[in-house]
Amino acid sequence: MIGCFKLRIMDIVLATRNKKKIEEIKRITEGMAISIFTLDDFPGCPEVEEDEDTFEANAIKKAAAVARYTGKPALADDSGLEVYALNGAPGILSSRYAGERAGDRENIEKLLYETSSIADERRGARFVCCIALASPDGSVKTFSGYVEGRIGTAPRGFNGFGYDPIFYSEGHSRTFAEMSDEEKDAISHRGRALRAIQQYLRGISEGKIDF
Ligand code: ITT
Repeated sequence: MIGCFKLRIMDIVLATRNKKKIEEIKRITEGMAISIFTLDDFPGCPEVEEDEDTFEANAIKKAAAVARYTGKPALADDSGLEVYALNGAPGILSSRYAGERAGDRENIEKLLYETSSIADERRGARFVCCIALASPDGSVKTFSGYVEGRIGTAPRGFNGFGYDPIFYSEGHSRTFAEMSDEEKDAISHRGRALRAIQQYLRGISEGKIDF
């Protein structure tokens, strides 16, 4: 049939152990021509140490290791919050800001403490998300997304995860944790990085780009 083509569905393993990230990635990629696997489908997959200096290098390291182990293309997300008045902290240490075993609540408490003397006009921050897509043969592509905003002085809202209860994106008076999933996805760093990847994946699934 003229003008009609069949989309090739591509298998992708999500190289993350963060259940909330998995939820968001599945939600945002719904409708794309991909079939998602998680590390639960590959229980023997070794832990990857995140010891690189940048979001991009950590994302590449995670995606490449999982693609190599599983023999399937792998997608890793390395993300975090950068507070300008703290020279970019917590940054790549976002998930363990208050210590290796710290949870979201402890990380938020530490950040609120560290920013307690910072005036409103200096509470600027951004979320960063770097996504790496690696193939089992070793090739890797990266895609980034950012959302600018500011840090609040007390947690508000119960949706999302991580620092969502204290992050106000620019022009909004509700935190990410007070927004619906759809509202957050439309403006979030992760939503932006995944929409950047969408075009690329479409090219692969239509056979126009080799991966
Ligand atoms: P994986 O490495 O297994 O993917 P992780 O939670 O360790 O899981 P990261 O090293 O990328 O992932 O750390 C991301 C941290 O940044 C996350 O734990 C949150 O504290 C924060 N973060 C990232 N995206 C966020 C979002 O959309 N909302 C709130 N906090 C976020």
